[in-house]
Amino acid sequence: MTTDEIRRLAIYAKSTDRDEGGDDDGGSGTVIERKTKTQSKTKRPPMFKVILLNDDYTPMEFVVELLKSVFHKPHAEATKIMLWVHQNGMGVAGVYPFEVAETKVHTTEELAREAQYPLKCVMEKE
Ligand code: TYC
Repeated sequence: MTTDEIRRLAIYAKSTDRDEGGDDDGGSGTVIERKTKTQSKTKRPPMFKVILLNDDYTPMEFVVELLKSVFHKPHAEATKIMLWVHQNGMGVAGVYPFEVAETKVHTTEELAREAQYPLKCVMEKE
């Protein structure tokens, strides 16, 4: 084998080699940035609004107490939310991850049902 043949073989071998430098530079020495963003490990869970619906029968005071006990709202904020729902037909009681929102909807409707009020609420993805 001639020196020239050996040189050509070496060039061929390098061109077909995988880049093992661990830097994704194709062996060229030039670092190319990845186009796709790597997924953040601290992805936040999707959030869900719990929306209270107005009706003509549930007492205002019952709704305020419910906003305080189930949604942990201070009295003044609970009163504001209740009045908003009363005047606008619906309103956000709180925003939570799926299972927390689901439990709040269930608890709210169960407490209302036990007290024989027709209060309803729904969940909506933010
Ligand atoms: N509209 C009710 C009333 O006049 C009060 C009410 C407020 C009911 C909010 C439901 O989600 C509600 N007694």
